[in-house]
Amino acid sequence: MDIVKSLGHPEEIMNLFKFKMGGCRAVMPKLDDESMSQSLRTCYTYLNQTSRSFAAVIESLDGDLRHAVCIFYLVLRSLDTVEDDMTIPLETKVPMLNDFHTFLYQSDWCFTESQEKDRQVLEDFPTISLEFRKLGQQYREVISDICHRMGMGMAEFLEKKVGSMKEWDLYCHYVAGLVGIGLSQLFSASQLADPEVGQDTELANSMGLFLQKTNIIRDYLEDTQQGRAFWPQEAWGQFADSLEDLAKPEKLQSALSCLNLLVTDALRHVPDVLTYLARLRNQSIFNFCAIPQVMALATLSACYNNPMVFRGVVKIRKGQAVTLMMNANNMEAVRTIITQYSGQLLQKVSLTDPSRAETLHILGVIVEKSAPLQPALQSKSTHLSPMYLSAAMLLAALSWQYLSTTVAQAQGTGDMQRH
Ligand code: IN0
Repeated sequence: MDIVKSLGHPEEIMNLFKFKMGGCRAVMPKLDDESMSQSLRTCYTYLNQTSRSFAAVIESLDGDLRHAVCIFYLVLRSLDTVEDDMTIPLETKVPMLNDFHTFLYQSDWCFTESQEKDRQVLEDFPTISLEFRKLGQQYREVISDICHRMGMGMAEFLEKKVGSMKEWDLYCHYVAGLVGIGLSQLFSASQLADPEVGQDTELANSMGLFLQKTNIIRDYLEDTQQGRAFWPQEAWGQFADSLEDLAKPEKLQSALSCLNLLVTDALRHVPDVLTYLARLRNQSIFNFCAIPQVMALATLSACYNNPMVFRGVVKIRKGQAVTLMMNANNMEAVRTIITQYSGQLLQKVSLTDPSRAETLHILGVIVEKSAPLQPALQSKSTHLSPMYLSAAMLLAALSWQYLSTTVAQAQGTGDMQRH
C-alpha cells in the first residue's frame, strides 16, 4: 500500500526498499541493550510503544544523552497523558499537574485510574522515576525544572481557552517550547553541543513551537470532535462564529482562509529552526532534531489550503517520511528540503487568500535563508548548481508576486480582506 501511494515518486519507492533492507540502521544504529538494567529496558519498551520511528532516533543518540532523552520523553508523555485525560476531574487534575515534578522523587507514585491509550506510563511510573533518579544531576535538574514549568502551564490552560495569537504562542511554549529548551540544556549538559545551544532559549522555543503548531493545525478535526479547542479564537473569529463551524461544507472558503493564516503563522518559526540546526555539531543530535522539523514542514505543506484538514486526516506518505528521514542528516540537505517545500507551498498560494501577502513574504524570507546566494563565496567558475538556480528562480517569482500584490493593494484593487 505504501508503495502504491508513492507510485508517482520513484525515489520514494527506492527509499522504502532501502529502509526496509536495513538502510534505517545507517541513520539509526541499533541499541546495545546487553548492559542495561531490566527497568531501563522496560523504559525503552514503553518508548517504542508510544512512537516507533521516533524511538529509533532517540536510541541512536550518543553516550549517556540517549538515556536522559528517553527518560525525559517518557516523563513528558506521562504529564501529557494526565493533561489529555478528560475523565480526571479538574480538582484532581490541577494539583496533579502542579505537583508532577515532585513525583519524580517519590519512588512509589503512580496513577492507575487513567483511561488514556498511553496509561501504562502512569501505571508503571515507578519504573520511569527509578531510572530518572539514576541519571546524572545535570540531567535531573533540567528534567525536573521543565516538568515543573510545564505542569503549571498546562494547569493554567485547563481553565482558559486559547484566545489571542499571543496566547497560542504561550500555550505552545508550555507544551512544546519548554521541551525544546529542556532538550537543548540536556545537549549542552552532555557536552555534545556548545553551551550556546542550551543558553539560547528563544531558538529552542521556536523548534518546539514549529512542531506543536503543525500538530494543532493538522489535528483540527480529531481535536474538535473530542471537545478540545487549540486553534486560537483570534484566528477563527475572523471567519466563523464557532471553531466547529469551520467543518461545515458551506464554510469551506472561510475554513481554508483560517487554515492558511495559521500555516503562515507557523512558518514564521522556520528561520529560527535553520539557525538552531546550523549550530549543532554532533551527528546524532543533528538527526534527532532535523528529522521532526522537516517532517513538520512536509505536513504543513500537505495541510496548506487542503479541505481534507476539515474532513479527515492529512498524513504524509510513508515513502515521503522515509525519504526525509534518510536525507535530513546535514545542513545542506535540510536547506534543499526546505527550499523544495517552500516552492511547493508557493505554488498553492491562491490569488484570493486573505493571508497571501504575509505567506509570500515569509516564504521569501525562508528561501533566502535556506539557500543563501553568496557570490563572494562562490567559486570563480561560471557554473551555478541547480540548487542555487532553482532558489534564485523561486526568489524572483516570490518577489514578483509580492510586488504585484503590494501594488494591487496600493491601488485599492487587491482582493485581500484583512489588515
Ligand atoms: C519531541 C520532539 C522533538 C524532537 C527533537 C528536537 C526537538 C526540539 C524542540 C522540541 C521538540 C523536539 O519531537 C517529537 C516527534 C514525534 O514524536 N513524532 C511522532 C510523529 C507525530 O506526528 O507525533 C512520531 O511518532 O515520530 C514530538 O513531536 N514531540 C516531542 C516530545 C518529546 C521530546 Cl523529548 C521531543 C512532541 C512535541 C509536543 C512537539 C514537543
